[in-house]
Amino acid sequence: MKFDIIHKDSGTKARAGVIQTDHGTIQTPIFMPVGTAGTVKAVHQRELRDDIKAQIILGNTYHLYLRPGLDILEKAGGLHRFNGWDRPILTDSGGYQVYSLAKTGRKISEEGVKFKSHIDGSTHFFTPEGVMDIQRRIGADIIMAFDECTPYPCDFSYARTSMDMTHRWLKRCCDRFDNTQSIYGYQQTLFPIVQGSVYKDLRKQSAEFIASMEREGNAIGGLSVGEPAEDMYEMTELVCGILPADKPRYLMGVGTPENILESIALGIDMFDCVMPTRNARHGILYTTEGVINIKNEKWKDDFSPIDERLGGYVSTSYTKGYLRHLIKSEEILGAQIASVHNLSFYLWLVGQAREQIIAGTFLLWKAEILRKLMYRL
Ligand code: PRF
Repeated sequence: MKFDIIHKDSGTKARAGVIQTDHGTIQTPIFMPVGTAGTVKAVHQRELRDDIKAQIILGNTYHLYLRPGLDILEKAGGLHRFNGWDRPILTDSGGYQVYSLAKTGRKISEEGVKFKSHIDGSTHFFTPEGVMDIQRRIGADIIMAFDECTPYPCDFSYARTSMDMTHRWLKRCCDRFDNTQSIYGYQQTLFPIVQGSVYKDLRKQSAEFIASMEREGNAIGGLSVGEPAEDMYEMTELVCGILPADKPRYLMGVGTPENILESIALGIDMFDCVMPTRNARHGILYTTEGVINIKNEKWKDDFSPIDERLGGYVSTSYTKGYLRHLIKSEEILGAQIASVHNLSFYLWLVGQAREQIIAGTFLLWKAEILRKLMYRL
């Protein structure tokens, strides 16, 4: 993997860059649609590529390991071959899903995490080494270290103990990763994850430790878990000041359009979040004019396109009134249209951010678009 910064914003810490992987390039800042189980819910790969203009998608170790399982994925030739997405993929390590999904009967120890499948209740054990081996077999271009994402709120002593363990796990991840090889012939790279909850001294320690590992990119975890937005920005700013400036920074699980723009201004390059797809299925739409709840009565006879300014087939061809009908009727096509639309908006947003950074107008543009996004139409 290679990362080049092509422009730095003068008014903020924002940067525009290019990541090169063996499955193609990624222009940063970038939003990565979440494809938990090897599919971005309700969206075809062709729509991801041609309409949404996604450059990289996410997969989840936890889900893919449980179903379809690694034997199937390896037999297929890796996740890219299995799902027909030939561009970059990033897999999260399970160091989050294990906590959010497999709550009952979960046991964390120095060795790893014992958990029960949310699908059939069967017992499994994830270790840092095991999770590296699993992500080798899934075959994503960027793979994540195995961490513990602390909940919010979290007392200082738990946050410190957990962070120290995440650091020891990181060493084990690096050892295993560096002593194994890609199965499918293209390069993979490992991103470590900063933890430390909302405590400045822990975040500082963690960022310094993660920076000292000198990997090709770095991630910030443990945020956007219920803490006030100001805390998230404060931690992000502090950590960005410590992580190396010449490597991509990935803020995990973030967030709203506003969170994304503010974090770009703090020096973040990569984002992922279920928000655009999950909200789409519930009729919450992001548009260049503001946020819409398409289930509201007022849209029933509005035959204007979902969002003319966004361009793109789905956003300009289907009307608000029709989409309202589909979502109200729980028709599958409603989820499809709304998901493609919201992801198109998110990719448009980060694409615009990039253009504005390059043009030197990022700060002005950010204020203007954020004013629009405050509207609940
Ligand atoms: N760790 C991992 N994945 C994550 C997170 C984390 O802390 C978060 C936190 N917002 C989202 N996804 N491994």
